[in-house]
Amino acid sequence: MRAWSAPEVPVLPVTGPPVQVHDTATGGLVTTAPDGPARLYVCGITPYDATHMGHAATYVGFDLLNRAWRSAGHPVTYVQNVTDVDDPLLERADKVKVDWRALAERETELFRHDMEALRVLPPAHYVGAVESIPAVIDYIERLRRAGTVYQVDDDLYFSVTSDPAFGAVSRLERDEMVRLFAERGGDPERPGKKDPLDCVVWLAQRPGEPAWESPFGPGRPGWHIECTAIAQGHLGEQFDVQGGGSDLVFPHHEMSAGHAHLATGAPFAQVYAHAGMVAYDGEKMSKSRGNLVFVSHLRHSDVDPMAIRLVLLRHHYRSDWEWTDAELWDAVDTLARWRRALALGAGAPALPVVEGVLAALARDLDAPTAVRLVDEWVAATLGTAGLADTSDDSAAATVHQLLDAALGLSL
Ligand code: 5CA
Ligand code: ZN
Repeated sequence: MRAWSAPEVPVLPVTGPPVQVHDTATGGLVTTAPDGPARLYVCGITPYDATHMGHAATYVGFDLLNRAWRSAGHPVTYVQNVTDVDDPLLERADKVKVDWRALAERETELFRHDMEALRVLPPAHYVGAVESIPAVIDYIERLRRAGTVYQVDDDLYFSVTSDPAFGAVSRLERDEMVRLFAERGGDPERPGKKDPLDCVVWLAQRPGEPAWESPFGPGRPGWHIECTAIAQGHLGEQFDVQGGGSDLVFPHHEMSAGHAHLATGAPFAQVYAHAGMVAYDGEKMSKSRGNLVFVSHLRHSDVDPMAIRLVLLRHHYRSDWEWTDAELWDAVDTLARWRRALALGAGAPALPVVEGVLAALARDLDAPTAVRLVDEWVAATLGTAGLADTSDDSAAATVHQLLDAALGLSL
């Protein structure tokens, strides 16, 4: 499907260092070493409601990775999916009496506008689950040939015990896996399964639900295999980073890695990177709980999207944090100060701040440190003492480019 439009990315006078990212599977930082274009897959939305700050934080977080790679001189191939058919979407469509396709289209379109406003670089391939059904069917055939799929009634399940590496992404205790599996769409108690953690790869048609023909009867894809098939279909069997929020570590990313090991015999992503959870009113912001702050509501209330982006940047992408309006108004004031400094033209030397910001971002996307360095440059530029000696005539132009290219802030 169509992605959203791409903002210009200025070319900086300095090349950034190699990019390090935290890997959930090893618990440490990994220096990414893309061979050719860097390949990034980030799990996309299930489009049954508007983009909230949790989604925005996750996509802005991975946008920093995309930008850090570009600053380091790597082109990036970015793929993102849209789960445009799945239980929560069908349930919501039923509840609000809207056709599920119309609901998915409407919310995906809103998401595109939100991403444009936040200056998130679009994926090269923005891919829906529905349009990927032939690829999913081929993938299930591969898993069947590998002997890792079995039937319960008319549904097909992936057998987790066929993968000796199962558990290597999340490194969780089995009890915790079972608990999370039940909480996040799994069915550990279904009779007839070989292992409670086995996940559906093909769900046979249910009354009143959409279905597509397949060699295994009419039905629709399971959630995890959707991402496995889309990622490998557009990035190749192996790629650099698999990303998403930390709520996807288990079962979603564990299952995708499991499918891929058994279909290809090779590792899936080099790094599994996860963004922290954004809370509101004391709990994880989630569509099912309804404690949401929508990007589009703020946009329609004339809030500067760059202030929203700055709030997100002030929290490290891996930390869990809580959205507050106070931080938004503080970001509005900060941007006003930054704009005043940029309007001066000359300012404190720009090169150290360019190097510092690129280094911070290359060290596990440390945007809070990058923002502090910009704050310091602004304070030095707005302060008068001692500037005359060291003033850099083109400082504002350079910092302007830096904010745009590395942090996605167009001021
Ligand atoms: N379609 C699936 C992924 S294939 C899905 O999880 N969709 S979603 O709409 O529920 O979430 C979209 C992305 O936002 C996912 O990467 C998810 O991990 C992330 N996300 C959801 N809620 C939050 C939150 N409160 N804070 C941070 N990220 C979140
Ligand atoms: Zn996914």
